[in-house]
Amino acid sequence: MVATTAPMPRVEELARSELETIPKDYVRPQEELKSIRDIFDEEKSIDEGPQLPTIDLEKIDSSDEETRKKCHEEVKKAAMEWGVMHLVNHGIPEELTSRVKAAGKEFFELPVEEKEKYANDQASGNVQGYGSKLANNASGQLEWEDYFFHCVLPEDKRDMSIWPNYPPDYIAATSEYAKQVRGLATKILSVLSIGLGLEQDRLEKEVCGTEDLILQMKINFYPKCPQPELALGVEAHTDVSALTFILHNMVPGLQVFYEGKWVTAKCVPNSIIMHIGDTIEILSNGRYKSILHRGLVNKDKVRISWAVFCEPDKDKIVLQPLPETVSEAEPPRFTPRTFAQHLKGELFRKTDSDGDGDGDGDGDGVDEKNMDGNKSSN
Ligand SMILES: O=C(O)CCC(=O)C(=O)O
Ligand SMILES: [Fe+2]
Repeated sequence: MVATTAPMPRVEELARSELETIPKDYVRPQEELKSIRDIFDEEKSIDEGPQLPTIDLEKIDSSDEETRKKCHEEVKKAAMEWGVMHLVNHGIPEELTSRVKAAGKEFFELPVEEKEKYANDQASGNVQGYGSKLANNASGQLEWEDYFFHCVLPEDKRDMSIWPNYPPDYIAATSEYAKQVRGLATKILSVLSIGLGLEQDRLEKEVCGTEDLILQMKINFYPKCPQPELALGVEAHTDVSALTFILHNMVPGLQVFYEGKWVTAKCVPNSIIMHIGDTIEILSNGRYKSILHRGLVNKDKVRISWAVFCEPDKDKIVLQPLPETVSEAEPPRFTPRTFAQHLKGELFRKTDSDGDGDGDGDGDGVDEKNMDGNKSSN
């Protein structure tokens, strides 16, 4: 892939330049600053408030009906109440998740000049590769992160020319992990279908149509930040995907907007964080929630997360509440839109100023959704 000139220094370089104050483009608006506190202090007080549910998937396929149903109920409840959860005993071996994390970390340890060889070219619409946010959104706001973004499944939609050649295990580990996440997505979609009283393969069929689910990996690399109380690693957004699965390096940062407050996610060993995305929220007519979330940064530790967004094809699927979820008492809460239209963010916006953060689609938000799986205006 041809290297392009970076439009501005990578956040990693800013972090290394020993600035005492961050450039103003990274400073959040006054209103938002009120809710940004030290993430390690937040972590210490997690037990005092509501917490993201932790769901044990060990019994998800149990042959004992009662045991299986109990597990399914827990997934359903968490998806309806929170739209985000820690999954444990998810079936993906720790040996594999460790390889994925080691490979991503090693890639980001390369000098910036090496990573620039994989730079994306957002101006020409190519978002795959190494990148940082461009200040092309209405608020001109930047995020304190660099990322690596690429399609990992289905195989015929991958562009292997932008997959990192270094470290040597990157391709093998990431490909195998993608396959296993694909399998987990099928299981979760079937539990969510059953939870709506549908045939178990229904949601997957609705999301995929005649194609397959598209899986995109985004490695979020959040360098240490000299003024973490002024910045965000990733600004408040909902994921547009059907489901998102996230690994991280056990440094806290993720917050979700629950019942009017920002709630910090615990670091749960060997868990995968799963988000219900807008796609499932729309198909389920709002029964399953796509929660507003954001990423905080800190002064002391680099944070890395690996998000896999599972999405429908952009133009082939029309998203709208399934007829079975609509009744006189529960009219459709979303107008039909293709996934591509939804990405443009014209039809569905949420902010924490919605009050309850329930994302009623009233169009008063600030988020642009033009990068797969994430609202950001990259
Ligand atoms: O870093 C995280 O934990 C969250 C990242 C995120 O929300 C995203 O990439 O969509
Ligand atoms: Fe997200």
